[in-house]
Amino acid sequence: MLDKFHYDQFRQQGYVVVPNFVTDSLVEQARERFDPLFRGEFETGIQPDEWNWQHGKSDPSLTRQICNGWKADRTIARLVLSQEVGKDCALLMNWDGSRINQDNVIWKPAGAKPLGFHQDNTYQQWIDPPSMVTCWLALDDTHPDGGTIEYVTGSHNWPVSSELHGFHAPEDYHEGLHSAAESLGVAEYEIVQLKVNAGDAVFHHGGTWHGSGSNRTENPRRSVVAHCMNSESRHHPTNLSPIYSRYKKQNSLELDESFFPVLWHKNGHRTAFLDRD
Ligand SMILES: O=C(O)CCC(=O)C(=O)O
Repeated sequence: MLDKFHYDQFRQQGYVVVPNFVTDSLVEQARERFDPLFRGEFETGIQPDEWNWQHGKSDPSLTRQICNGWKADRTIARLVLSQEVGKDCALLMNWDGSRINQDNVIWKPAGAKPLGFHQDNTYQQWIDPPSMVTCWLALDDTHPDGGTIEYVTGSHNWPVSSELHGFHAPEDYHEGLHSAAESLGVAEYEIVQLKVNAGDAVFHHGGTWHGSGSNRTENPRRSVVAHCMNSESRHHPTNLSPIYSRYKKQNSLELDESFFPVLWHKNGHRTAFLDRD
């Protein structure tokens, strides 16, 4: 359960670590799902929305990513669609409720390359308001030389950049950050490389600059990420996402709960199918 310390840290830093958020047994179960998922063995029979690395086809030096693994795998769904994730996301943002925007399953094996620095809200122009909050769940202990997640403290107060820089394996993974800081005239900023344990959660604001470097250790760095939005969010009428606007109904801006379920609402609502066996 979050307390004043967590709210204060989130407000000041743009991120906050919540230790022991996931049980050891669920961490272990989730780790076991990575291999089948990236081999294209989907437990539910449904493909994820994005599948950026495929076993036997993709460059082994890249960090592997799947988006909306919850549609393909029940263990990933258990992690990212939990009531606790939704409630904490909503409370940290002072929203009445939250719903899933998308999840990420991220596998950075030994030697794998970086993910470029960005603000999540840059990618959210297809929803209104274009804003989200993230619960990043560590499935391995992380280290500064192991490609851990890095944050720029306080950068959630910077304006949201509209520039898109490379996300997968950019030459310089800090490039987007440096370019944004320069154009804003921010000369000094602190990049924090988080050291957390498997089972810990890190919540970050959609405006917080973050990314991760190469994994220079012998061990994998795996994480599962729940990106949540305000439960009252709508599709944007004209800005389209080639992937996620496919779920927009004709003549309506409503976000369909079948694809963007409500995880928690202060009025007690939670999308019904989430708790069916
Ligand atoms: O896990 C990482 O290295 C990056 C994750 C990320 O970009 C995110 O959670 O928004």
